[in-house]
Amino acid sequence: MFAVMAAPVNNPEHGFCRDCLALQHSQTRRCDRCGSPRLVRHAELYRLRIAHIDCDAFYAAIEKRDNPALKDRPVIVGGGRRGVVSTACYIARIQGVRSAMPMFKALELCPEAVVVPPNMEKYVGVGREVRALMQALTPQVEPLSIDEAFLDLAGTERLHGMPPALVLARFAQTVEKELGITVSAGLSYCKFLAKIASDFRKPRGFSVIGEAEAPSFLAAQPVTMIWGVGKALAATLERDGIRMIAQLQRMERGDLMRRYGVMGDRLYRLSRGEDDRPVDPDGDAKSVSAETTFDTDIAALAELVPVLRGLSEKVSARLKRSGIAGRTVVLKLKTQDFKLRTRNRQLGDPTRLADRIFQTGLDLLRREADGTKFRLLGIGVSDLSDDEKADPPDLVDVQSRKRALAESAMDTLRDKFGRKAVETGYTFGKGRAANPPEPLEE
Ligand code: TTP
Ligand code: MG
Ligand code: MG
Repeated sequence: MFAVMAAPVNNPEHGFCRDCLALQHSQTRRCDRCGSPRLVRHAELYRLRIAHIDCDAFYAAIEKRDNPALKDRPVIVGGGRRGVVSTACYIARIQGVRSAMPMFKALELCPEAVVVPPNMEKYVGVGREVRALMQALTPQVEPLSIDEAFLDLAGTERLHGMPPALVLARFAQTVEKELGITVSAGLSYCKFLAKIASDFRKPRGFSVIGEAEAPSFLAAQPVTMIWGVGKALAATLERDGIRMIAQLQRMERGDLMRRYGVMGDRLYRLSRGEDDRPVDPDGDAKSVSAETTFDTDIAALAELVPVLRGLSEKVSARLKRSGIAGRTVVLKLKTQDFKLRTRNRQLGDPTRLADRIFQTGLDLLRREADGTKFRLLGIGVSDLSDDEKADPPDLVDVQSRKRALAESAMDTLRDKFGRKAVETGYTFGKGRAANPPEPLEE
């Protein structure tokens, strides 16, 4: 058993070696045992348990693994219909190639690059393999995307015979050995900082951010590092003269909330390194939603509306089937440059009606449709409950009551004659061809 806390030789400041996992007995620059310079040291090393893991240049790494001739070449994965870079390997990144960049620009920067068309099926498969290795460490795995997840490694020390920091380092080795790609890991006391840490020394990185240094570390970072601060909010903050997290740290909670609403509270807490969101493995559905990625990006509200309508009906159908309702409507947009925007609105009572979901979503969408081009649109509800209290008949206005009644009538017809029998004015014959909506969470 690994008695980290007891023996003085296991001083976390001496750390361990990421190559041979040996604990270090001194502050030398190379591993006492194997001579590797890849040492991890940190005063809180054996206390931290929240990890974020993200694969390095994921699609490109898989292509290199499967074609050794590409190993030392600059590789860009992308092209196809959208003509943009999905990702580039780290050799191509030296020349400035980045995800979401138009392919012609990437090739101007790096003419010698090898362009590989994406093979999503393969990447999804490898993503699953990575996920399975994570789940072998702990059931507390919260996937964020195809190549990354949060892990809460609390309480796994007995199982693995070593503290989370070492479990994480060993995991990185296992992925390299078994899957032939590399990952970067971040270790901290909360999700916010674990995610920042994993991005810190890519590729093959391992970064630790402890509680003690969190405020001073954050002070020196730009506000854009805060989760939820996208281009729009960053511009607003900039107009208000706020660029660095240090400035947020000096502001009062009330002041921030007056200026920026709910987001103000988040700015207050995250700027101080306060984040108590638990790692949430996707067991039970916390929301029901549907989304779609467009073949070509769409900016016009008139083109987004029918898509929103169709997705709202899909969500509603699923709620009705499961006998549940949701009280918060969530609109999700992804801009052309892959920035995620989510907007929420809480309703007076839970709903399962397509029309209420749609109308609320439309209201939120109107504010966002400012000429920005979107590649993805999604709508859903959260705050789920059973549908007993959903959509009381005394809905505020007459119009919405009429629509609710009409919707019940349509549901009855659909039950009898199938979905296609009834189409609303919003979906009928309108809209742009889009990929079939993918359920976000079943
Ligand atoms: P990321 O984890 O953001 O990027 P990455 O793994 O390629 O590189 P790194 O993490 O080392 O910075 O995204 C994972 C995959 O998602 C990426 O390999 C390709 C895909 N992707 C796109 O298709 N378009 C994009 O704009 C982004 C950001 C990612
Ligand atoms: Mg990645
Ligand atoms: Mg990622």
